[in-house]
Amino acid sequence: MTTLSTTNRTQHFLDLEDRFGAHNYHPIPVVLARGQGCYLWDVEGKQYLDFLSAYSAVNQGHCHPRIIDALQAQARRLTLSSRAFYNDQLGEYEQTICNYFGYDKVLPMNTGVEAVETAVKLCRKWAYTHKGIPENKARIIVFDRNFHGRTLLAVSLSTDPSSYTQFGPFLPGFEKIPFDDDLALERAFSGGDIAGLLIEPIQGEAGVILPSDAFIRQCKRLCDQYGALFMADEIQTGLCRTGKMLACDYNGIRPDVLILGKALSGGVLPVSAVLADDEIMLSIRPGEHGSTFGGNPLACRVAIAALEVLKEEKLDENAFEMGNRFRSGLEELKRRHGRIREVRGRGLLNAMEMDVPSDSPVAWELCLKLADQGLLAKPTHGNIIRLAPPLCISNRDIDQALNILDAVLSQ
Ligand code: IF1
Repeated sequence: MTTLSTTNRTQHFLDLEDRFGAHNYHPIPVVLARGQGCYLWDVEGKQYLDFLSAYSAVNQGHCHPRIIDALQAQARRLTLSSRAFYNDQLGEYEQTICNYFGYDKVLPMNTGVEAVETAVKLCRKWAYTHKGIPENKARIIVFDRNFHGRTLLAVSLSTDPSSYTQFGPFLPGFEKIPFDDDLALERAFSGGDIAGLLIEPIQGEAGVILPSDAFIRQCKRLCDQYGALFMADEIQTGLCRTGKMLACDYNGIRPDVLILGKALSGGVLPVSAVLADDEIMLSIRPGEHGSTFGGNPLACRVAIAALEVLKEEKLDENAFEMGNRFRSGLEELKRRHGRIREVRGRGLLNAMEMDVPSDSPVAWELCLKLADQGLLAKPTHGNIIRLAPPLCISNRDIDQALNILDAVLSQ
């Protein structure tokens, strides 16, 4: 299964996970023990450049000192109060994140998929209380090849058989249409009872698929025309990943409902959020939604620090510049090696599609060789390799990554 030379020490950890953990993942056989900035070290002490960033959760870099300081200081004072009481951190966090993104209110949750779930509940509630859609009739538009997480809601939205097969019955009330298809979009809206539309401004798991600017704008325009909510899942694309604070900033769109997760904690804790204005957010009332850990004081301090780091270190600008440098390097590799079908992405959310069938093991084998040479990346959909380093990466490390890719593609 592996072409990496695994020593006894590494093998020990692979065996432990294999023996006692559910087999719901197929990891690259590297056992990580430490991280700093855009570097990771395994249990052998071997150093790697991280080109996954824990699926964009560590945009600020691993173990960012400011975020870890915030974590440690708050962990000694109070970690969890539950929402049965007020705590002295939540209000300041709510104010900070609302001002940061320009919304009236925030609803704090933990994992990304919980925030998606929250947005969908909010959208339905708003549709019944404000839009007058008859109860249980609300429909929400979603797109083919979407990825919004792993719960039964997210799986009900999915068009990927490996996500939904044998997990049914599924949740009704969703209209699945092709990404980037104006006609299908018009048709879905004109069917009536559309409460909202849920979109990834760039589809991550599908292989970093960018819709046309015109299509995203049309989504927003039709939402406005039909009085439906434009809900952006920016869990992976947001927080500077694509070279702007939000991927929607490229289209000049302010989502009605903004969904954030992952890097909202800099990869320290599960911290997610849904942002919206009063008319929408206040349609959920006390007792109608929540979570034991959502809005906990530890998460609040960590998220404030994580947001400050993004701005103070201008990680949007760095992602933009390093992304351009990286993609032009990849285009150069494509010209010289001929095994790359396409290079695409925005900022530091990039993908390299190999010129092989999607069921070919080539991308997986390439990732094993890259790991051997000190670069960590993971394939998606067989022939696509996602390349997404922490946003603090420098020129030197971008060039180093390109050298490693060059060497491995030459083999
Ligand atoms: C896994 C991919 C990334 C997401 C969007 C919601 C969620 C995600 C747009 C749910 C999560 C993850 C989960 C991770 C793999 C991963 C992923 F490969 F599937 F596509 F990031 F690239 N919306 N994405 O991308 O957030 O509940 O996980 O916090 O192992 O399943 P979550």
